[in-house]
Amino acid sequence: LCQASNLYPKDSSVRQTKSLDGIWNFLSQSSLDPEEGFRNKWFESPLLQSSEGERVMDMPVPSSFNDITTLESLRDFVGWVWYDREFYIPSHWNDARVFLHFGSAHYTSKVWINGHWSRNHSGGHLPFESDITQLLHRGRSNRVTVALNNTLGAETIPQGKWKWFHDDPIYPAGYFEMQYSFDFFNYGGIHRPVTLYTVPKSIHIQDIKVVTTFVAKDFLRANITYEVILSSEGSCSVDLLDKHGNQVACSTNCSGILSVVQPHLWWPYLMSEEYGYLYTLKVSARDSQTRDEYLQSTGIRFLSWDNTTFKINHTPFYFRGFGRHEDSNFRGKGLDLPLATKDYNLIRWTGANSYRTSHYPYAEELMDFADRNGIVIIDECPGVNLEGFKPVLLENHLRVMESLIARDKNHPSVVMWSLGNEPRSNVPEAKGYFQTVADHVRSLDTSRPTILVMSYPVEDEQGGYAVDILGLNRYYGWYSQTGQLKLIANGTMNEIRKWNKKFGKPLILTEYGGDTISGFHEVPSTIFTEEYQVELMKENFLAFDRLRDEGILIGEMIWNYADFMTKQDYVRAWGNRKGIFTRDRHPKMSAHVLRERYWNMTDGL
Ligand code: BDP
Repeated sequence: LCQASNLYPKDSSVRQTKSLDGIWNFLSQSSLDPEEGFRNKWFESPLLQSSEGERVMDMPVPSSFNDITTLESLRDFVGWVWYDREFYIPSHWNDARVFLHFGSAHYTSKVWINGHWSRNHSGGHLPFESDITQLLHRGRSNRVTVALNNTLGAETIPQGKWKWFHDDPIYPAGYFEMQYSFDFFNYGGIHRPVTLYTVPKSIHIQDIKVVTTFVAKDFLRANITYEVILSSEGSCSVDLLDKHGNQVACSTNCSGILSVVQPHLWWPYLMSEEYGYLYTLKVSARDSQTRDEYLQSTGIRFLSWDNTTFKINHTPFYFRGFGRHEDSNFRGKGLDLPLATKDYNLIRWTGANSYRTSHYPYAEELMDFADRNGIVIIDECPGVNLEGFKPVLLENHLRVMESLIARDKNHPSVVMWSLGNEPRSNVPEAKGYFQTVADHVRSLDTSRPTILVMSYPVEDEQGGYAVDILGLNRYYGWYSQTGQLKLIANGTMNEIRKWNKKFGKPLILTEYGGDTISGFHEVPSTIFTEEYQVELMKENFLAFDRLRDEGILIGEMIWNYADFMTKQDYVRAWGNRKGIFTRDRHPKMSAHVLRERYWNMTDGL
């Protein structure tokens, strides 16, 4: 049961897809008896027919399960939940190999088809799939069952801590509690689409890698290096097609270099009128029996960096953007295409050119949006607030970077790999740990730089040595010097100059901001009012402009694009309110102020 590919499931003239999204049956397991479903083999018959059948409820996929019902117990649920649904295989799929693909499910999954185990997966934000051809019924209904557990531990990425309570005067016997140090809510569920897709039985395309390896300084010529990986011996043909479907280069080798004359480069949003230009690499593979075909979209753009600058197509790039979350009402972290589309329209409205996938990889559908819209992505792994730096954690970190790069390597929008956010990296072990992660990333992809987003005082920070670009989160006027607007600019300038002196690398201020409740107003401003958020931003801007002139700041990203749900905490009033949009995407005063600044940076396009 091999991994078919790292390629997003897509139709082509050979391949077909079938969505399994919709309403699934759902059951949460009692935390008092976590083994019950496994012991009673709930995967062997439909959940509705299990002894727990009357507790089975409707659950939409994709979605988090937490906010769908009215049950506190389910909102705060930690442990095993079970999903199942029935499906049919079209009769014309009889000769095909069939794969079952999950965009993501948070966090640990076990999958069965018709009662037969198909695969396990650990990790909440990246895809997994299995070849289910042998397990399928033809001409009658099939059942897919998923057991899913959102518990985080010392070795998962991200980490959590949990405890069973027995003999405690306050907690009922068997009470299970999980804690985590990051603030965003640990939503659980099948968060991204579930898709069946076919490939030919005798040969299929397992992977395609496309890298722009050369762009002439005068932009008149470019090379892309590609590699096609096949499931078995066969031949390839590749055609590079422009936006109108015209062939601009071709080859009959499974790997090589395609040279493009007068290429349409992939430019970031508002850096050229042709921002977000995409070509299609049409890949065919065949053996004596059959043919496979996959259409890989690709952008031609070249990255370079040194100790002071980061360049896209030989042009210095300044990041103006946000930190974000996958988060919205009801669906939690479930992919929602109307919301995703609205978000891209709002991002473009602000004039932003970039964002960071804080603090985990986002849905591939969002990466495609970024490619098409010219939005530049700092692609972050789920390593948020990592601590301990034990060998097992390191192993898992290396594996998650591999899966992230395997998934996102072909996105022109992705320009940087983020090794994590705010690790507890003020300890000596952190230095070697992040060196190992960064070296591993470089061994997999030399075309993009690495970044680590840090938070310790510069004197204590050990993480900055390993990476090419520094990310720094600073909350002057909020977590430090609270309410003291006049200290923000100096604080920020002083600090970033120190970082530059210690590490001598380009720096992006990856977070700054303050909580702001939409509709709170006050003159003179106080924290939590819309006025305060705007004034805090303007003080930061004074510092950013100076630091940019000094050549040591290559980007600014406000925290956060939108308000988002957190775990319950007395420093959070119904979630984190640092958004410039509310959770339902209404602009605060700050959105207009940011928009004015970002549009003023766009050189008049
Ligand atoms: C930063 C974290 C971010 C939090 C933010 C905050 O990186 O995830 O949401 O603080 O407290 O330290 O708003």
